[in-house]
Parts: sequence; structure tokens; C-alpha cells
Amino acid sequence: MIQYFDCDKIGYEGPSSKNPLAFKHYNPDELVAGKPMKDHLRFAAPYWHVMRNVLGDPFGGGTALMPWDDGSDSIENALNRVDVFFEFLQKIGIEFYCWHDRDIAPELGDLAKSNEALDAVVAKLKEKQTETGVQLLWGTACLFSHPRYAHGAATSPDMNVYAYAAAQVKKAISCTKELDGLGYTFWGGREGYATLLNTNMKRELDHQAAFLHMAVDHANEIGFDGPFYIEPKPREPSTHQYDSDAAACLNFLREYGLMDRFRLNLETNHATLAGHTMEHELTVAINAGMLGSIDANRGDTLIGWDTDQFPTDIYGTTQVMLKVLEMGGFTTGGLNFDAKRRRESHEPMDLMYAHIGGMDAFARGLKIAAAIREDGRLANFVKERYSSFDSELGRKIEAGKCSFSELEQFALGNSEPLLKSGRQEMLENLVNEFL
Ligand code: XLS
Ligand code: NI
Ligand code: NI
Repeated sequence: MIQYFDCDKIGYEGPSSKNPLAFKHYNPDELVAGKPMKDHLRFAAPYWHVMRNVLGDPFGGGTALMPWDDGSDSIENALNRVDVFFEFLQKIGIEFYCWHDRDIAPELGDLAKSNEALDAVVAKLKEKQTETGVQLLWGTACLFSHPRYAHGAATSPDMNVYAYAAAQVKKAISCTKELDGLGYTFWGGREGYATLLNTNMKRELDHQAAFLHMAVDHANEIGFDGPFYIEPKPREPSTHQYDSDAAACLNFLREYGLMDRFRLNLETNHATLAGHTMEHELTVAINAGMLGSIDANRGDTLIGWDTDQFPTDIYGTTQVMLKVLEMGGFTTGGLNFDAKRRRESHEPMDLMYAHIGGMDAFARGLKIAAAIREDGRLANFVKERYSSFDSELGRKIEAGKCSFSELEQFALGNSEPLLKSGRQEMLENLVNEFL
């Protein structure tokens, strides 16, 4: 079989290596906090960016060199890509992947034909999974590229479109199940609005909830028991997307009785587009017991869109891993590199460099986060900061058994509370000790 990536399997050479095709920090079997690094990190590669992203931007077409791709919509071409993708996974050492239905197989003249194409590719993916041990982290349906979804899918004003989307999701969930996928994601690409002048928000949200309930019913019917993930993003492509951030998603899921089956899949670039830090979004999800998985990338503060860059910022990966460790690690989820190369990095080997960088950055983030936790000073500071609530009265407040009158009495008998320092700078210095 022809090989398209001009390298052997990427190995670990340690921090002193100068080899750009080696890991300096990611050492899959090395134990960190009692667990192999690969089991903490659970890296996944997205089919759409690795195999299908031609690297266009709003001002110019694609530049990516894909010598394996004949540019056609044929099933044969789709099947060829599977071999190339698995060559990539094997060489980079990534054991999970994610797809949209339309990344792996072409959308053909009608739904039935598209389903047949999907079945053919899924059969091949299944073979490759068995051969390599690679697992599907999650599947999803592309409900945003085709012009029919211009007004949304599960929030389309047109029931004909809604039904089409339902059929597509039904099939995509079945394919996910066929591949023993661990989860299934809903990113509402166009589930939002461009203007409220033409939008009945209440009806759209009711429809979306009904859609998700039907998805749960279908999953139950076919015995797919993995979690569904909602992936928040505030805007782009729509002006306002309903799943704008973690809090908005949680509110939606609670309001419509969907908390049991759903978790959140949080993406760094989406968090920052929503005006939050990723650690804020992770904290919101974890507090609700609802963090499922992560789309690991980063944005660029100088560019206002979802640039989907590879995570290379050690401070950022450290913050993410602090949260993942605090949660006790992933169960069904992982770190999916929903990231693409820059338009200028158009050669196949740039995929290798990009992923090596992301994996090393997360390996360092993991080791640093584990060391900060092991050290304990940061956690102790936070614990101490709230310690007045560990008093008898504090505990009463936390148990919801206190009253304003009781607190008034306490305040009257108490002297002016002493202002204590939050020590932000000291804590930032503490974190820097470990970088
Ligand atoms: C787009 C999203 C998308 C989802 C999957 O911004 O991140 O890639 O992860 O549909
Ligand atoms: Ni994503
Ligand atoms: Ni994104």
C-alpha cells in the first residue's frame, strides 16, 4: 500500500531531543498521577480537519495538498481516504477519532444513496478499527454545510428540512453504534438565527428539544447507550446560536428534561468566542456533573473567528488539565483536536508537526497540572479562603437551614469583617513555578 506520510511512527525522545518528528513530552505509557499519559489524555483526531479540510479561509480557496484524493464524490475516493487516515493515526499514535457523516462519505443525489455510501465507508472503518484497535470517540451528522440547512436543521422553520435532518441524525447515530462509538455529538451549526425579525425563538427551541428527545428514543431503540454531547458555540455561522455557552446549554437541557442522557463537549475556541475562558466553561460543566468531552484547540485574539488552531499554549493546556484531573478524568470523552493547520501549512507532513505539537503541549499541561495538585498549595489556599463557611453557622447556610434574621443577629454582634487579600499575583507566581 502507498504511504503518504514520509515518516515512521512518531516516538518519544524526551525534552532534550531536537528531532521535529519526535515527542519531547508525550510518552504514552509513562505514569502521571498513577495513570498512563495516554489514558489521561485520550487524544482523538477529527476526520474533517485531517482528511477533508482544504485549508480555505474567507478570502481564498484551499491550499492543502492531498495527493491521495482525486477530488471526486465517488465512494472509491472515500474508501481510499480511510486508508490514508489510518496511516496517519498509526504513525502519530492517536487511538481515537471523530467524524461527521459527510466527512467520511459523500452526499449523493438523494438520502437513500447517501445512506448507502455511508454504509460502505462505515464497513471499511469497522475493518480498520478492528485491525488497529482505534476507537470512535464520537460521531455526528453535518447539518450545516448543505444549502437546505441555511435556516437551521432542528430549528429550521420548514418541517421538510427538519424531517431530513432527523433522518440524517437517525442514520448517523446508527453508524456510530455500528462502529461502537463511545458518544454522539450535536454541534448546532446553524441552530440559531440571523435576525429575530423572521424568527419564532420559542417554537424553534421547542422543536430542537423534540428533536433531541427523538434522538434519545432512537438510541434507546437500537441499544446505543453512549452519551450525547452538546457542543456550545455562541456565533458563526449564525449571528446567535442557541447553544451559546455551557450555561445556556445546561439551562436548555434542564428546561426540556434532557439532563440524563446529555453531557457537554466543550471547545476552547468556542469558549473564547463566547467571551469566557475555557477554564470557566469547564468549571460550569463540571459543577453540574456535565462535562463529557473536549474539543482541544485554541483561537487567536487578533482574529475574530473560530480559527481552530492547534493548542500550543502550555498555560492553557495546564488550566484544562487541572480541570480534567479535578473531575477525576474522562470516562467516555477525550481530547479531540478540533484543529486545523494554517492555510500556509499545506503539506501532508504539516499534519504530523501540528499534532505532535498539540500532543506535547497537552502532555506538559498534564504533568504540570499533576505537579500543582501534588504540591497542594493552590488547593489549600482555596480551601482556606472559604474556611469561615466551615463554621457551625457557615454549614447551616450551606445546608439551606439559615435565615436572614439569624445572620442579622450574627452581624450585629460581630465586628466589621476584615478584608483579606485574594493573593492573585502570589498564586500566579505559584503556578509559574511549575511551568
Ligand atoms: C465547529 C465545531 C465542529 C464540531 C463538530 O465550530 O467545532 O467542528 O466540533 O460538528
Ligand atoms: Ni468542535
Ligand atoms: Ni469549532
